[in-house]
Amino acid sequence: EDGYEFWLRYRLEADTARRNEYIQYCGGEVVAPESFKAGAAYLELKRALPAILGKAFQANNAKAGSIYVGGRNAHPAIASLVGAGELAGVGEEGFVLRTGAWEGRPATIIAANSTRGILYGTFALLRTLQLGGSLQGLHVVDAPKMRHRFANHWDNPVRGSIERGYGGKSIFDWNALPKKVDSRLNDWARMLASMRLNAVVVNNVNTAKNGLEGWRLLTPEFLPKLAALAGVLRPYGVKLYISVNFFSPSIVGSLDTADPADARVRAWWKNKAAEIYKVIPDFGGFLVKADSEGEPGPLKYKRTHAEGANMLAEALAPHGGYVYWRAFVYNAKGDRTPQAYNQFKPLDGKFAKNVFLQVKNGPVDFQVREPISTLFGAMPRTDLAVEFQITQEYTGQDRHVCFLGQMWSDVLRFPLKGEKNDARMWNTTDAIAGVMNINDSRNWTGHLLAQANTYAFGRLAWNPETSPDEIASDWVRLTFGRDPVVVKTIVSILRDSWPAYENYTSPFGIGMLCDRGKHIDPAPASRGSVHRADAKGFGTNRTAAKGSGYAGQFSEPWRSRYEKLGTCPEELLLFFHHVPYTHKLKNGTTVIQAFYDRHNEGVATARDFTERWKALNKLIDKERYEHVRKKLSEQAGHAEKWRQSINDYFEKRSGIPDAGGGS
Ligand code: BDP
Repeated sequence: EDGYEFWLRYRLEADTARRNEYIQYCGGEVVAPESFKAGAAYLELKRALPAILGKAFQANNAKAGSIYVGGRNAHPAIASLVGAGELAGVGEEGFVLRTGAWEGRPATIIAANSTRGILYGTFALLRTLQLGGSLQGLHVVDAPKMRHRFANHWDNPVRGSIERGYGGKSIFDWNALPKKVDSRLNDWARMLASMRLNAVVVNNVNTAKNGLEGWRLLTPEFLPKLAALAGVLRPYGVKLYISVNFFSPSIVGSLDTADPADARVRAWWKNKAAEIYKVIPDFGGFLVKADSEGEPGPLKYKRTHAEGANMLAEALAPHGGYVYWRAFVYNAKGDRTPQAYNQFKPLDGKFAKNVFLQVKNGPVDFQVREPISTLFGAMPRTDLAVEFQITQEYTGQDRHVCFLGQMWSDVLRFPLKGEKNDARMWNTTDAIAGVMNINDSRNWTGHLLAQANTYAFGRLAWNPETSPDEIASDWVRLTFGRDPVVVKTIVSILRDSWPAYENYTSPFGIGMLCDRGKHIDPAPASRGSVHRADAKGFGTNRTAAKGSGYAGQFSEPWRSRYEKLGTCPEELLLFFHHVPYTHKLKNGTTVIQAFYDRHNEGVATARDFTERWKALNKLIDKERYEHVRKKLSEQAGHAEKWRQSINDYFEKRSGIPDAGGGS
């Protein structure tokens, strides 16, 4: 057990009664159109069913029930058990998964309107079996809430390194492609499909910064390599996208400009798009980081972001491709939080139809806690994509367990117009992207428990209303088995891990107190512009009245709530306000004492994780037990380092000692 299989571990169902039930319902034939039998879903069934059903399972077992797969026309069993309206209702990617009786025998139906829907229905059936769920009366009708569901890899093609990658190098061996396609890539594609992701960007958004060479993916040398990757992804219903450099016409091509208003530049992109679609007919499109952190963009030519994006959109449109244009744009001089809104809000309605504006969940940069980006809800005439970071750049990397399911759920379910209104943040987007934490380490993520984040992202992308606790519990049962002590212990660690990390690093929304390079160690002294600590108080004033104005960009009720100290949620107090150290919180404690307390509490919880884990000795395999044990013990030590550094620093700045005196 080394974690390589992800949550796709197919093990014998230990409960004999349950196993017999499975054989009754789906131990027989797979009745499906020939095209299905050549596809990925069939392969997955062939891999999983014998493993879960065991020896008693025989294909074509005369007494066992069959699995019927396809649309309503594929087989009378499907037409009889699935209503036309029901199937139409699940759209292009959804599915109906149900059991019933056909010709006097139990039967399982996987019905959908597309190959992708069938694939998702198949993975849904397998998940039910892996979790030991009953097949009696099973009737799932499911469809995605978001149309475009992306994995964004930040891998650097030439160097094999990963921007903010931890635990290993890139899984893409561009030198070996297209001749040699590592079998690992097929498992990667399976994993993406099992999460029901339907699109992937394979390279870093930084394509030229500091000598990076991601821009090369547009050169003729790389097109066959991309085509090979698309070939791996295609059977799994995943579209290939790449990040491109806005100056490609002059870096890849030989023009002396990249001005979107120049006819030669437009022609260059059109030709390039045609060249790509010739070898990859179902190519997805481009992700672009422009005029941001050294990546070039249209502003150099005094053109807007919309003009830049639309030029690329025009080149891709005839082929059905999309542009994802990132809104992570800021000028390092002032407070960055209001800047994206100021730049992009005036462009609402100016983007071409096949452009999505890709917005990070918050205005800073994937912090452990931030308010949501004010662009959500503010761009009604623009398609938005929300970008989360699965790789834990600011949340412990591959050294700390920090399960982000709850944070993402809070963002997606954020009531934009207040709790009494049904509008949720996710209603404003039809696309979602997660910056991947996948690398070439044997367990894919470095820290095995970080796979829970990969998994949670997929579940929430499909349905943002899914409960994070349910996701955590499913992930644990799929990954470690169903022993109740195992499930309870690991779920409790996952659930407490985000609050713990927030406590010992950055409570009350104070923000980035980490070092400027790797973003893993505490470095409060170098972050004066973040915490704004002086002799009297700390926190950043982002009010409309007296601060940088971020609060003022929200619509009501949030604008007023964040603006006023008395109504600002305490978890974001220091994000929006500069307060005296002695400011009293609702429970009567001073904010500085509460700040120390939370660091102390965070460390205590991190230490407790190592204790909780001990209960699993012998309940799970040694290899994974030891791996996580070591990680948790390192985490406890590092949490202590954070506590000491931060509390010491603020004791000195404020002159107020920690009365709780953490140990
Ligand atoms: C920050 C990372 C940086 C990325 C940048 C981005 O520190 O490595 O390139 O965001 O999203 O989180 O473009």
